[in-house]
Amino acid sequence: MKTQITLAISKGRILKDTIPLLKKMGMAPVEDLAHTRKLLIDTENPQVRVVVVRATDVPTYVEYGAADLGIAGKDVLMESRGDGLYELLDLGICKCKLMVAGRNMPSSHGQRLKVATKYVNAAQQYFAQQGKQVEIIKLYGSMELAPITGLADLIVDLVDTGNTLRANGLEPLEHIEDISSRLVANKASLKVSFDTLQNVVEKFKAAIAN
Ligand code: PRT
Ligand code: MG
Repeated sequence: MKTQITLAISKGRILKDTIPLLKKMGMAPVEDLAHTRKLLIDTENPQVRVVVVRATDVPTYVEYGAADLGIAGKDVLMESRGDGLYELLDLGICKCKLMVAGRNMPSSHGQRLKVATKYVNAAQQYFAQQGKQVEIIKLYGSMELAPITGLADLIVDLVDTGNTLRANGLEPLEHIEDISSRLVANKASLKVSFDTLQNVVEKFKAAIAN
């Protein structure tokens, strides 16, 4: 039975929205994350420490058991292999939508449409379900540029207010998935550290309920 567990959190906007939850739970990091250079940080709860990593690295830390728990966007989880991962809770933070966007819905005239995205798996699955043959072009950021520059006909990206699309002359066209941040656990940790994890999960449930 392990007594201390590690929680991996995506840096950036997910971290920002997670801190208030951790405070409510008596699990606030003991150092100011905005200013410290440390990446492995104790919390007010001696049973829990936190690692702050890139969004796309959270599933990896949890899959390999380097972290027992993780907080990551559903978008990131859909792109990860998901082996050894168990989704415990929808935290209801950092909500947005995964959408198809473009200048307008192009008529394909039998040609394969080009779709630029960093969400290759989700996009492939979505267009396959629609029975549409598309060519997926992997990008790592600034997807909005692709239709403007002629790199692609469409993009698949996260949309919140839609301001970023509008600012680039694009519009949301089709809804793929509602996105929010999820609490995930390493499957082996769930057995080895059941009591400690259970305790932390209950605290998360209470924190998101009020
Ligand atoms: O920077 P790094 O590469 O390490 O990671 P990141 O940029 O993916 O991290 P960050 O901090 O941006 O957080 C990403 C996570 O936040 C995602 O995995 C989602 O789960 C969640 N999230 C929620 C969002 C948004 N809302 C969101 N609106 N992530 C990104 N956006 C971007 C979107 O890509 C687009 O560029 O915001 C823009 C659209 O916003 P609107 O309001 O203009 O529509
Ligand atoms: Mg970013």
